[in-house]
Amino acid sequence: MLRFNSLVVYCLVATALAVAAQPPAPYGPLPSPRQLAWHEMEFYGFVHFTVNTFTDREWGYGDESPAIFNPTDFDADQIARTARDAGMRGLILTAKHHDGFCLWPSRYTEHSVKHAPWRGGRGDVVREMAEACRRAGIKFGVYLSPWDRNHPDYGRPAYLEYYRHQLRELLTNYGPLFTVWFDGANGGDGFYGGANERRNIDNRTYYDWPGTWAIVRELQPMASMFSDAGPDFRWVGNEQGIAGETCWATLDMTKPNRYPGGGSAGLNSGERPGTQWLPAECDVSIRPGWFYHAGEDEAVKSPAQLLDIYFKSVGRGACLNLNLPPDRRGRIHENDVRALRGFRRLLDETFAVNLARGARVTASHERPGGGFTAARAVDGDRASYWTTGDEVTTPELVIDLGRETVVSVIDLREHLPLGQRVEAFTVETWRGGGWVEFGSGTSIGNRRLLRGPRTLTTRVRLRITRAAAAPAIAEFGLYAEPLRLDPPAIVRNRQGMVALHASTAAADVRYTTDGSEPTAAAAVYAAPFPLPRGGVVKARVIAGGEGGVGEVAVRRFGFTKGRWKIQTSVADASRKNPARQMIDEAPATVWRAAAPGPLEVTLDLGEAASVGSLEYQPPADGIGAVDRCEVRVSLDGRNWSTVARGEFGNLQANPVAQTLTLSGSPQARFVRLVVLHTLADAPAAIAELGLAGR
Ligand code: FUL
Repeated sequence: MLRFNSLVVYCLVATALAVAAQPPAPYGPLPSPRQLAWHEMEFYGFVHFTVNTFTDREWGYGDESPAIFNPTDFDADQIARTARDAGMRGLILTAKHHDGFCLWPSRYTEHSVKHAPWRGGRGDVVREMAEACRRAGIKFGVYLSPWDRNHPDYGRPAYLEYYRHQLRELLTNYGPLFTVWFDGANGGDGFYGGANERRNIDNRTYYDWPGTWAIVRELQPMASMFSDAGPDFRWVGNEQGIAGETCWATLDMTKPNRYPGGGSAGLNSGERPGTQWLPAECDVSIRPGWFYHAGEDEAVKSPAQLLDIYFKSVGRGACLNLNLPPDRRGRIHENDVRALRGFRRLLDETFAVNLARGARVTASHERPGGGFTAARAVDGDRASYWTTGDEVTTPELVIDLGRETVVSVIDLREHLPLGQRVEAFTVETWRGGGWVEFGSGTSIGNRRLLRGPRTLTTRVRLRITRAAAAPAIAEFGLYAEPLRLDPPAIVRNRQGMVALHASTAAADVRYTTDGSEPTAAAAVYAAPFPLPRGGVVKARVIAGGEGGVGEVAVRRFGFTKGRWKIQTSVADASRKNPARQMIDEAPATVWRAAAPGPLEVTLDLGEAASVGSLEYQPPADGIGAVDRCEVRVSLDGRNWSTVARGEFGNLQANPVAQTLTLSGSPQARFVRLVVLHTLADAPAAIAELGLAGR
């Protein structure tokens, strides 16, 4: 009898425990194991490298000779190690960009490294990069551009067969791939085997995406696929690397634009509740362009800028894909390496100590039966989580730090296998005897970082204020960013005077105009200074004694525009927008032509100068961006010679400043930009024009 009773008790207790310790039911669309593996990558990189590196362009036309692909010192290990040392967990190589040139010796085309002088035509960039990534302990992936401006059959069914053959080569010959990246761009015109014509395709149907994706699933089941709309992860809708403040990991796939190349609507913030788990990837280049251009050596993003991007991408639940373009040697340029080292240092300093680890933690609710206690949110293990009973959707959790501690970064993660559950939350710190809001947010997902002021507190409270189901919080971390001396802002006004603005008046700003690093011996900034012929200004804050040395700010200026005159061959759209807005040092003010079609903009510099390049800044919305133009120069305003022709690629997605080199750096008093074509034939738009010496 006794034995029977204890058995009953045992069974009852065991059943009760088993029932109570059940995890909550999942909510909404859920990630696949493949997507969960991708989420764990968090930060990885792109390597944009091809003939464009040697032609100084962003989009090759497709007629480039393989003979120009000749890196002088290609070093895949240097590239892979640079990425790994920056904290990246993988690299994605442009095996083929829109120009169609293949970085591997494909059996299906002659337009490849086979016919390049590099490694005597026996080289294979894909293989070298794949092996270097493995040596560096990071993952490898490929970008295979669907748009191919070289292939004669592009636009016809035969091209799809070719494309899939290439895909199979990449999927079978280079080991495991963590991703296959399908770009959605198609600008229409191209070489196409000599046809030199415009070929527009229907992005939705032409590539038979389901059939193409099936090949990847068959040959590399764990590779996550990118396109504007999945199938595994989506574009974030811009090429600045910035996710929406609200960024759901889900998307409504019933919307009509949900196909590769279907446009950016809805992608930045995602959609709730959505029909599919389709998290965002933030892609951005460390330089303005995706390919290497020597003219952008001084425009590499600074460590502080990279950290800001990290907070706005990884810190909003997305993955960050940061592009590192190899230079003509085939190496990551020293300036980029330096910026990445600085960035890694900032990351390490920020996330070195999780103040929440080991702290006392209590919650308003815990799921009965154990296993999901508040302590699970601070155990540093993203597989375990704190959750509550099913009926509780607005619980609170308090971390008691035990003593006054500086906190400036909050780090949250949801337990993704249960879906995205939290819809709003607030974080507060205990100050002066009460709770004070530190910050708040909506979506959490894989990770949510809140960056706030350095706050001295003893306790931090997380309040879930809205959730679709009982929240499942995998991590709640607290960090303190060290005090830093921010780089000064370098600005030039319309009269051409350069000013340096530091965020602190308590330390000196030191600067140089000869390209050298500003040290404690460099000039102290006292007042705005002229820079009539332009040049590179480098500046940093240097505090005496223990105060430290700040990050260097760099800006390259062209000629001063103060005395220029400007004329256009057509009126402006609003009649209120004088042409001077093109030379007012304010890219936010945009001059727009009244009507579509070619036009001329003539600059009178007031005196002759040797002009090495023209810089064109498109409008931030890309509408009316000039994608084909010519530059003519004259000494007398009557006799003109054409000194440059340009085609600018990718302006819709990445409307950054474009530079045209003028052949022979001619002497000119008059410089004329001849606009030949604009994106979608819209009326031309010019945010800023600049000229520089050689
Ligand atoms: C874009 C392309 O057109 C750019 O050239 C670049 O490759 C970027 C990552 O994707 O859509």
